Amino acid sequence: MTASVRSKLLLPAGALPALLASAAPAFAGSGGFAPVSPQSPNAEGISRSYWFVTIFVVAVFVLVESLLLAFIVRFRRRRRSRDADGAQIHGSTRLETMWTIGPVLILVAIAVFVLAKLPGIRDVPAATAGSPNLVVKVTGRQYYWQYEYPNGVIAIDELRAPQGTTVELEVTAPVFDVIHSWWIPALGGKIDAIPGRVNRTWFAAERTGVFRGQCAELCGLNHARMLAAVEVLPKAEFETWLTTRKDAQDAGTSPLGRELYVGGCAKCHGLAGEGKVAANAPALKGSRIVTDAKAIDVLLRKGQNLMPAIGRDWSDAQMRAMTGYLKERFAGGN
Ligand SMILES: [Cu+2]
Repeated sequence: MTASVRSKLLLPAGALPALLASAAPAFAGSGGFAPVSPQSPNAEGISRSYWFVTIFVVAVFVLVESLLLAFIVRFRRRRRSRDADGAQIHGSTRLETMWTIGPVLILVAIAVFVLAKLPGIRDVPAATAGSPNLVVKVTGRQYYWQYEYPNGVIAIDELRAPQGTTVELEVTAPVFDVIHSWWIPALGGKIDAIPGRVNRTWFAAERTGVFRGQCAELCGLNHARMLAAVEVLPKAEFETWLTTRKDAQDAGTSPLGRELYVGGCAKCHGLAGEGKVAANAPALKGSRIVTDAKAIDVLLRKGQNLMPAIGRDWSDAQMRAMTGYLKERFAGGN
């Protein structure tokens, strides 16, 4: 072996331990190769399909790479001269049949498995008299998620849902907005929020807790800040929350104003209204406009320069919540 060949072999040999060392963390849970642990039947179907396909992926990889290494060693040049041909072999019917039928069987197995799982992933389970589905309208907007419950309650970015109930999501975006994508990995696959069109997806959370996700379609400057979360509560607790929130919303005391601020305004103007978080947005702290509900209404509905018309289609309740919050929070520069 010449010195140059030896030094060329040294690099892959050195890289191997590093590769092996990184394999374990790469496989470990969230952020690795594995999907997050599923918490809803549809996410379970996706996860199982993933692992089923992975079995074949790993088997084929190991087979091909071991044969490659074996052939490199077994058929190396040895003392043959550089221009001497290797043995000319062709026409092994048995081998050719095997490598044709093998992949066909693998693809058929994957197709059958995935097609069998698909209805359980995609189709919203039918509601029964005893347990009706909860239908929530999910609207993707630059750069927040808006949820509307059947009783009119509006919430931003964080969706609350009852444990064990099928939650049917009608996912959309306003016609003047752009495409977003709803995705909470533990609760199912992603689904596009397309302007003017309603896509349906669902989940039925198996346990309580907070499950996080993020807009999965590049939607503009603040796409990375377009986070989403689903907080799953015990059923009774959820029902209480929904009615209490409805009463608060009607009375103008719900946290909707704060949620709109955090989800809508803060992503440019800052959580403390300090400004310049994105798009060179001005500070709101101490700004004169925060006390002028009428001017805010016009600004939010029409936009100005880089400021988008974030409240173009907001209901009066939303606008009141927003103007009220801005005034309370930022008037007087405190
Ligand atoms: Cu988005």
